[in-house]
Amino acid sequence: MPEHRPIYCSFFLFDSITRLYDPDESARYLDHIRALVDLGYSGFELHTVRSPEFESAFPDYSDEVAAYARFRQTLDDAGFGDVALATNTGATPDLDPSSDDPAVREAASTYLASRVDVAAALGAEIMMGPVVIPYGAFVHSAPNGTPVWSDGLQDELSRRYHNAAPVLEHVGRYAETKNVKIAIEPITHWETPGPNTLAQLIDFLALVPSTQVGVVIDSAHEILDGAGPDVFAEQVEFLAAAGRLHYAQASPPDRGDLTSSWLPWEPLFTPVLAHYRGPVAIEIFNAIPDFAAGLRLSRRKYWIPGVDAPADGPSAYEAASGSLETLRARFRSLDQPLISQATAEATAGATGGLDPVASGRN
Ligand code: XLS
Ligand code: ZN
Repeated sequence: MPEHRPIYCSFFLFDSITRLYDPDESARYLDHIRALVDLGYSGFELHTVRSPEFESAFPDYSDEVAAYARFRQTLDDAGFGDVALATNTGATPDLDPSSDDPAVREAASTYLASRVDVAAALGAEIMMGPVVIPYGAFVHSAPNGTPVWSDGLQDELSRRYHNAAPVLEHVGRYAETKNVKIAIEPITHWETPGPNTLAQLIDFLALVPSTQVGVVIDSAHEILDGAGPDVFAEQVEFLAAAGRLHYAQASPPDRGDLTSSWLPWEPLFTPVLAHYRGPVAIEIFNAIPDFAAGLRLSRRKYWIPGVDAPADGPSAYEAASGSLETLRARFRSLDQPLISQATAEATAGATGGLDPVASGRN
């Protein structure tokens, strides 16, 4: 039933990173979680990259993993033991699995394994994001720094995907032992050099045998860079059959709320809902300073209760509430045909099979 599909909220509505080194911020995260659970959210996505503050607060990965475990414990103690968490993380230029330098690949492998540990410490079963090519690391040719695009870029990326594949395979095998799935996100060419499309990611995954490594489909990037409805439906079916459709995000191209936006729900989510039963996250990028310039956010900030003075426009909680209502309503109408089909199949099963093909009596 559609109402039972867990819907998560990305913490990008509040912050660009998870500031566990700051007790006041951590306490505020709990307030946000309390408010959004009341609205009907059943989980949250936390960003788990390391900022410079992390380097001094938690110099070793193990310190950081312990801090995330304490945060999970705080949630459990506050009565949110049932609240699910997922993590959003990424490679960086120094920790780049696609690097030509074996030492950088090795460091990336250790880093990504530590992100798996972070996810496990949070009780998260999904670790998603741009973990193959560092987010926003556009390619420039040496020695004069001319930007590399189109065929030159794809040739460069092809070599780098081959560099990255054994790293992702290794981290995927490790993630299996921690019950964490790795969901790689195709991200629009406006934000990052690649993979931008499901087709590119499917080609990369052919180099990675572990199906623990798969895909997150974010509607925003699919609208901007995807191959269109017919190919998309086939790609979703292919990925699901391969056991690699690990996660989905609902986000409009302007990365704002779902209520006042264009989002072609039917062609995007009909195939996803048909083949994927897991949680869907609503990803809203609030116009906080860390995002405003990078994502060229001209819209006003959703003011954050407990942080900002109330303003005229919607608060972050109102944006979250309206988006959840919109998504539920859209999913209900898209799920209708699926439910009728499921009911018909159940009825057929109960009466000994009304469909001659399905019952083998043809
Ligand atoms: C965007 C992504 C996210 C960040 C990069 O849609 O979900 O991974 O933009 O960390
Ligand atoms: Zn996303």
